[in-house]
Amino acid sequence: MNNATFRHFINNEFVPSASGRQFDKRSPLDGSLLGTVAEGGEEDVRAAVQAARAALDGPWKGFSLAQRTELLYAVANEIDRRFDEFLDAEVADTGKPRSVASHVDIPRGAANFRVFADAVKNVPTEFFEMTTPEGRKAYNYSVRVPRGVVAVICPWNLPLLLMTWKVAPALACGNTVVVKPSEETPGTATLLGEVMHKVGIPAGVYNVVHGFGAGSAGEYLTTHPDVSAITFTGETVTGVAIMKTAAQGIRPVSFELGGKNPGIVFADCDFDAAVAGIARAAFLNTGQICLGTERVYVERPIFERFVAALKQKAESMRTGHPSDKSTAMGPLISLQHREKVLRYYRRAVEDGATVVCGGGVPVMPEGLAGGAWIQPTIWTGLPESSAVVREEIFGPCCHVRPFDDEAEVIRLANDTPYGLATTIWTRDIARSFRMGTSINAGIVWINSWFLRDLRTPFGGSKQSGIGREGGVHSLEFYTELRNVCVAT
Ligand code: NAD
Ligand code: 6OD
Repeated sequence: MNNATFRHFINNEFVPSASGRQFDKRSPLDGSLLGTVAEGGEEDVRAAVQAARAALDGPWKGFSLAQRTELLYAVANEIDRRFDEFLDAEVADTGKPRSVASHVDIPRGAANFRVFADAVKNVPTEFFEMTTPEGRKAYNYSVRVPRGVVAVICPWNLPLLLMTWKVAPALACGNTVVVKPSEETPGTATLLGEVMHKVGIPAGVYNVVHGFGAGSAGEYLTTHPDVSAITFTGETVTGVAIMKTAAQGIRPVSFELGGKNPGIVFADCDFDAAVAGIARAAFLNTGQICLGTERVYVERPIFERFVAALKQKAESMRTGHPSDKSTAMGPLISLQHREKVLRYYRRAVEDGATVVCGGGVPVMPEGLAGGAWIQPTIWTGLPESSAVVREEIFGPCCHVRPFDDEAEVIRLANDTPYGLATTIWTRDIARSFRMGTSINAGIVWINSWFLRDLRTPFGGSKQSGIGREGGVHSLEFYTELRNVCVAT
């Protein structure tokens, strides 16, 4: 992947920016140059949307549902066949351990295409018979039609997984897409262009424009009048900006946004499973998972023991090169993001935290010293009002606090502007059911975390998002219902 050039993918061709502008992509491992990326401007976005619109009204329209789903299966098979190339690209862009990308990111890229190919085949149709005032029969039936050109705007933490989670249902439903990958992770979206071309997806159905957000490709895409719908995954504050632009033209949005997710551990839990589950939720992907846990509440009788065990887990996680089999944690995505996370590490100390472990930057071997490395960190003793407990950090860290009863922990867990996910650990079945409906979040995991059945609704409450995607729920966003009334 060294010195690769990432170009836009428009109309099944790799093209440079019309302006000739490009930017550098650097490795999070050591800051070395990975390649240059075409920087999309207004003209590139216009070309991509035009290609998508032409495909929508042209060749793609002629594909039957069966033909579309067959193609989606072919995309999945091709991702499987080129698994190692996708793995290399994802690992190069993000620095994440190969063991993580090969179990989480790349298999989900393929699975997303299969799941949505299946989901669209099983959509029931409404049918109502009525009588006209003159006594004739009339029949109403509803059809689902594609929205049109869908803008897909993606973050950098799980690039292929999150992009295909949107592209697959969009194409399954007969839309065309223009993808704006994160400026930090151009690799797998570009590679997917080759796959689309190879399996015979018509030109213009899948397009990629690289670039930045405000004042760049992202903004030009969300403001383009020929974009019919916008699906976005990223920070809540970016969601606010996009929602304003989507308002012009009354375009529907699907938003998967930030979180400050609570983890709740009751004294009756399977202790070892809970420690392992919370460690995974706090530190997997170097804490850069929107569903991750940065607030942990532990029932008082096991609090001290739990904190000690979690500390042991954090300290046993090796930070290192992605190819090293013993590596459990990679770097953060960039030095800029590390600076943001370190600001919270310093703030925790200012706000009176006890630093149980970590709190800074690890000493790395010489070749890796320039990377965005960071220590997994655990705090106790912070007030709930601290920014460290209230704001999304998106790093490998958590604050752990004791609680005394169910009512108290429900209040603490829900005291947040976010509502994405929760992980709860208990052996009490009745309590699991009670907690499942008491926590105000889109996803509640009991004795598990990030356990995904792709047919289930996924999304956030409050400021964590708008809408639900997954299985047939995705069809609500990627299609529009049209009622046809036939009078006899
Ligand atoms: P981000 O919001 O900074 O960027 C996401 C994408 O939006 C990028 O492609 C970026 O270039 C683009 N963008 C930025 N400003 C834009 C604008 N004004 N108009 C159009 N596009 C714009 O997010 P990030 O830093 O890439 O990702 C981390 C964030 O994503 C975290 O907050 C995390 O919680 C969230 N996230 C949420 C979910 C979820 O499912 N809820 C999943 C993954 C990540
Ligand atoms: O598993 C998924 O489908 C999904 N959207 C995960 C989001 C993870 C956030 O970082």
